[in-house]
Amino acid sequence: MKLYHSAGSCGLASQIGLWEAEQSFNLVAVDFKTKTTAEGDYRQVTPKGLVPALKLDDGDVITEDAVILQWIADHNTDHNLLPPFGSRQRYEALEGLNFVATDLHKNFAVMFSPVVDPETKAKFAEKSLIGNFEYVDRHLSTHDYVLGEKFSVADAYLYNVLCWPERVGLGISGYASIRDFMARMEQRPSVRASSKAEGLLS
Ligand SMILES: N[C@@H](CCC(=O)N[C@@H](CS)C(=O)NCC(=O)O)C(=O)O
Repeated sequence: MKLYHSAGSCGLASQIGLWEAEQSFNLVAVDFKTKTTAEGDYRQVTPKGLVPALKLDDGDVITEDAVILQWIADHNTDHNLLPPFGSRQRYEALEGLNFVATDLHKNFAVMFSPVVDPETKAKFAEKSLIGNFEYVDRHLSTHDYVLGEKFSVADAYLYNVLCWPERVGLGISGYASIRDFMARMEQRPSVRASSKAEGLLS
């Protein structure tokens, strides 16, 4: 199995998921500018040209962070990375994954964009991301993880995007529950191993 990624990007969540599932995999780095890897043209792996992509041993390729995480959880059910199909908690986890994908992740994309000017980014952050952080901080003040007491792959994705605020000039150290969540996650061997592999931790 191969995980196509780029250090510090949204592939970190999938990598954490693979470590949590104790799956063996190889990391393949993608150059965003040239859309190439050491293997060649990345668009041959996924025409979208975006990371992450998970290539299975049979050559099938799965894309979209929130979907890769569900695939990992559903193919490693002994690791309890998502609640069972059809349970109310399953939909809470899917709400969490979807919220991170469509509200947090894509709002950050605006902040990273080279075509948006700094003033617009500041206004956008105020109107969108700050409210997202407040909501997440409030949720985490009564929940250790997205689902409450138990880790799920939604936490891997949430952790991944909450590594980004400082990179776009937003301080989140004032959000005590987010801070505690990040510290809690950084105790997990999966997060430590993934961050180390991406050069984010020594
Ligand atoms: N909808 C995709 C979005 C993936 C995405 O935006 N990936 C970014 C990195 S976080 C990327 O590959 N950017 C490279 C580029 O824009 O050239 C997902 O959720 O996985």
